[in-house]
This record gives sequence, structure tokens and C-alpha cells, in this order.
Amino acid sequence: MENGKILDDSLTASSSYDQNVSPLCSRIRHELRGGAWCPNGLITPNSRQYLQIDLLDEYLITATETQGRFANKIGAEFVKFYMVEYWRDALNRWVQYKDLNDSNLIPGNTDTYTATKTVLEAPFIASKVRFVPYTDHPRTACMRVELYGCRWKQAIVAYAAPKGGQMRSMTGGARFEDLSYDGVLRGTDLVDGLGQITDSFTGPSDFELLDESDTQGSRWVGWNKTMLAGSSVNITFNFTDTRLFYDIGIHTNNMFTKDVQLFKEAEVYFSLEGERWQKDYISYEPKQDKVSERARTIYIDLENRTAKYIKIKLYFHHKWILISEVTFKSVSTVVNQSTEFLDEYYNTIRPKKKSHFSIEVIIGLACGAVVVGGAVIAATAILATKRARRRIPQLLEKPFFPSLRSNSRNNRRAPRLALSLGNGPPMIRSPAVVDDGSHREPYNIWRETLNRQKRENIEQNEYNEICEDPTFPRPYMMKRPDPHESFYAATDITQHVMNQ
Ligand SMILES: [Ca+2]
Repeated sequence: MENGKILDDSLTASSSYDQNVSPLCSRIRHELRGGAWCPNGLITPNSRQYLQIDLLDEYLITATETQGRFANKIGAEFVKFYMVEYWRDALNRWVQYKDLNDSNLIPGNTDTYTATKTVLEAPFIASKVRFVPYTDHPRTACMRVELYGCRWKQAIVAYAAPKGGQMRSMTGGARFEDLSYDGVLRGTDLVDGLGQITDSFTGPSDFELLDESDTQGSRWVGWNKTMLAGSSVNITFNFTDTRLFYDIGIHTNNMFTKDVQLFKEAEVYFSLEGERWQKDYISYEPKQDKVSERARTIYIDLENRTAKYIKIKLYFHHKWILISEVTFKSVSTVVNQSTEFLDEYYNTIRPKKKSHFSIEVIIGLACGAVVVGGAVIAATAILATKRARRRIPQLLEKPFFPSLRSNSRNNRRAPRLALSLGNGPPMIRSPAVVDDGSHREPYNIWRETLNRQKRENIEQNEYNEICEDPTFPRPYMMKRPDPHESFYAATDITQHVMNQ
């Protein structure tokens, strides 16, 4: 609003007192005409006036800010509390924002000039946002506003999941419901909305620790084994379009001393229309960790599969599964939906890639390499000793190492061995290792691991970069206070006192 990225065309309102206080005057820290947007008539507990901002695209909204009507000291109106409503085309309705304590009132202003910013406990995804002034007794109200957020690039229309549970054994009963979910409850399932699983917040490792901005809610959404009909938690995501998927990241809790553990297995299913699912699903079993209780993101390779719908089934390993965020790495794609294609899409079962390299083979290779390495070092040492005995005078003049660089065939192997050991994988080329055709795998695993690490870094950066979009104010961006504001404040307080 302040920087003009939101154009005048995007600003509308339910009403305005007159043209001098139209929605065009609602930009925070601006003094245009009457100095703020003022709805027509008094605001009462039953009235519903709003200022509407059309963002033209979907944004994750993380904070709001308001200011009253200062208007060069003649303004007297401000709003003590306001509500926020938002719209997404997929929802096709306006939803009222509520924080994790189920409160819909956001604190506004106490004077006409000081801006008040509120970081939202439960960020939401919206393409239009309304500010609705609230008052418990009739009064005039004027507002200037700002929105903070970033472009929403996950392309998820909605997800459906079983309603989360409550861990009664915890102090106060830790609530793992999806508190900001904006869809509807159908039976025991939440459908057609987005919520805490896609709000960009991840939970702390110890789920009993309250988030700084949380007063009661939890950043975790969780399910107990006994509360579900099946043996798995099934979550279905539908996307804006057909996409090519690289991977999925599931941020999960592993507080095994408090009955929570990583899921035992994840099955990932793909579909183009949400009814039928590919027979060839992806199965992934994360390595269980009974040492560290650190919460972590588990990435599953989605093998460049194409889908518009993805269903994940998470199987219990312990009593509870808690997840706080799910992200996808994907790009838009187009598919030919001919009968032949669909038949192949749903029914083809591809040969499984060997996902785990046998641990025995790795140990065998490592032992072989150590034995060979030891033998070569021993041979080198013996030869070097023999040479040294022959060349005692030279040895006294030169350091030992250059003798390894002599033209002796055996000695020449030593630097190469050092290089091999230093680089790790090439040591499998050692002739002592059984050449059964599988010896290339450690190299591949090593390379894939390296790539995965790189990709995770990129992934994390890319995800964070969603909130670095220069076309929209960054979340939690603290603005330098306007020096004029303090001037206004001082004079206005003086005038206020004088008026009294
Ligand atoms: Ca979250």
C-alpha cells in the first residue's frame, strides 16, 4: 500500500463518507485528501463496512498494519479493533481470519498517527483481503492500512486431511487440530481448504514449547493411531494445474519420549482427476532415529511424476504422527489426455529402482579397499625402506617424500592411492574388489546423496525466496519510523491536551 505496488484500481470499499476519504486515501503513512478511508455513517457492533484490497494473485499474508486519520492534526478518527476477511477463488467465499486462540479481533490504533502492526499467528493465502473496522459502541471510524506477505507459489488449491487430535496426557492437553484450516469439516475429514500444513510455519522439536506468537495453539497438526479408521493418515492435495513433481518435503516431529515418532512409511499416489490413482505408487521408509528428537523435513523423490492430485498415506510407527508443513517442488506441465495415455498413466507399473544399496556390499567394498590400501602402503614402505638403506647420504639431504616420486612403478602407485582414498568413491575401481557389475552403485549413491544435499539447500532457499519477492513487501519487514511521525505525535498530543 505504502510503496504503491498495490494499484489504485485494487482499492474498493463497501462505502465512503465522501470522495475525500475514499479507498484511495487508505494507504498507510500517506496523507492524501481527507487523510484516510472513512466508511459512510457510524460503525456499530452490527454494521459491516469494509475496505477491500484486490491482490490480483495469491499471496501468503503474514502481517497487517493500520493507522488512523491524522489529516494534518484535524483528523480524530481511528479504529481500536478490526477484523480481516480474505478470499481465494478456490474457496469462492469470504473467510474471517482467526488467530490460534479463535479470536477474530486484531488490535488497531489508540491515536490518529501511530501505526500498529500485527504479525498474524496464522498466516493465510488470499487473493483479496478486507479490513473490517469493529467497535463495541457506535462511532466514526477511519483507517489507513498495510499488508505484508509474499507470493504463494506452491500451486496447491486445497488439501484434505483427517481432523487432528488432542494429546490429553500433555499439560493442558496439546491441541494438534489444524487451527487455521479454512475449508469445511465433512464427517471426520477437513476438506476444500488450506491451513497450518501450508502456512510456511514449522513447529519446534519439542511440541510442548509454545511458539513465541502462540498463546495456546500448536504449530503441529497430529493424529493418534487410535483415532483413525485405517492404519494410516491420508492427506490429499489438489493443485491448480497438471504438474511435474520433483519431490515432497514433510516436516515431521520425532519426540519419541512423548509418544511421537517419524512415520514408518509414506506411500505417495498420483492422479490426474482425483478419482483413480496410479497403480504404481511411490513408497518411502524414512530411517528411524531413536537418538535425536530433532524435528526434521523428510524429502521424498517424486521421480518427475505428472499429476494434478497427490495423496500421501503416512503409516504409524508409534502412537502419534505430527507434521507441521508440507511443501512440493514442481513445475507446470501439459499432458495429452487420450484414452491410451490415461490407460498407460494409471496402469503401468515401472520396474522399481534399487533404492537402497546393500549395506553388506558397502562393508565388503570398504574392507576390500582398506586391505588393498594397507597392502600397497606396506609395499611402499618396504620398498622405501630398502631404498633408504641404499641411499642414506641422500636421505639425510632430502625429505622423504620426493623418494616416492621416483620412477619406480610400485612407488608411483602411492600418490594415486592417496588421491583415491581422498576422493572416496574411485577406490572401488581397485582390482581387489569383486567385479560383479554392482560396483558402480556406491558412486551413484554418493553422487545422489551429494545432489540431494545440494537440492535440499536449493529447495530451502527457493522456498524462502517465495517471501523475498520484491514485488510485494516482505513479511516481518520492520520499517524505519517516519521522523515526521514523532513530530505529529508531539504536536497532536499538545493539541489533544489543550483541547481537554
Ligand atoms: Ca505449518
